[in-house]
Amino acid sequence: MDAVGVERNGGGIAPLRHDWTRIEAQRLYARPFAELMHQAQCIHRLNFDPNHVEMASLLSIKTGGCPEDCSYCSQSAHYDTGVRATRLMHRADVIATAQRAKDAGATRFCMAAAWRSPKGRDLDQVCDMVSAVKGLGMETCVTLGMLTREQAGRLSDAGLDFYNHNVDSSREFYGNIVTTRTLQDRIDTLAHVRDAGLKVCCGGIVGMGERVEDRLGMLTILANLPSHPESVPINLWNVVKGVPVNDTAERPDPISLARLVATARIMMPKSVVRLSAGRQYMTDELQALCFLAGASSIFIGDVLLTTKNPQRDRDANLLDRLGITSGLA
Ligand code: SAM
Ligand code: DTB
Ligand code: SF4
Repeated sequence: MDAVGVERNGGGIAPLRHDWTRIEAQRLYARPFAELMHQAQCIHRLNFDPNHVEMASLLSIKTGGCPEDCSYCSQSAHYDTGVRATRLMHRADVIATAQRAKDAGATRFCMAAAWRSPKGRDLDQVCDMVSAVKGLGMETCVTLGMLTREQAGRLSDAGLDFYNHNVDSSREFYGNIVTTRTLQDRIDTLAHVRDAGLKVCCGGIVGMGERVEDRLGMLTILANLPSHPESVPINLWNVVKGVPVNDTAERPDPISLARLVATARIMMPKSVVRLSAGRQYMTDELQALCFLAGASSIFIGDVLLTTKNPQRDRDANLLDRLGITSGLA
């Protein structure tokens, strides 16, 4: 059972589960659509305001030149993607960007670096950035690659709220997309993050040519972590030219995406499911369906790290038509 204890569902009190099987996830996912959506909505409403969506903002504080070989990523040095490698941004520029994001309505600021893992001096600088962004009154999240226990502790001491580190896919599919770090490496980092008292943001990507079973395998890994991640980003692969994953990979059909979000909602009732990368390809109707299925967080801003995100006006218009409160300015 999670530290948060129990969750109420329609039938009373049920413990948060960490013993999901893939078959159970498949059964849920395959329920008649109306039943699946109803179940997800009931659980969502017990745990969240159904008319609110959280706004997060993303900044690439160190772009490109990454030694890892993640085959979906524009920032890997293994592939020729046209992304220019940069140095770590200056603190003042990061703070100014965070302030603009706050003014635009973001409540969480996520800083990402294209590293295998942070080096000592780099981590000092990121800790400084975290403290400064916290000082603006925003929630902070960083994603810097693999961490030791000691590094997680330093980030926690700097006042960090969330650490993002994704499992990316199922156990079976994982080896097709990354060879330079194992899934177990990632799970070890998540344990260090948790032990340091940080909140965990952990999800993955769909649309890289994996099967539905892989997507459900990914949810099963997440739901069976010792504690459910507080945030679960579901990324739809944003096409990048020059990487091994290519755009002949079939994009999940819209109904299957809504099913996946609903299944995540049911398996991890208290986790905030974020519709992350790939919203640029989604119609307004599909995003609305995903919000009904239990997604309640998005990234705002015209770019994510190196790829596109919907324009602010489009997001504002959609949320307005849905009567969703967000603070989007
Ligand atoms: N380098 C750090 C790491 O991998 O741990 C942090 C940054 S990395 C860009 C964060 C996550 O973004 C990846 O784990 C992956 O799930 C997601 N991601 C990367 N490229 C993507 C793409 N083209 N489309 C969708 N999601 C992507
Ligand atoms: C996550 O799961 N999605 C965000 C955040 N964590 C760091 C990153 C999405 C990256 C999309 C590809 C890009 O813009 O380069
Ligand atoms: Fe590097 Fe992260 Fe991209 Fe992998 S996903 S290549 S670790 S930036």
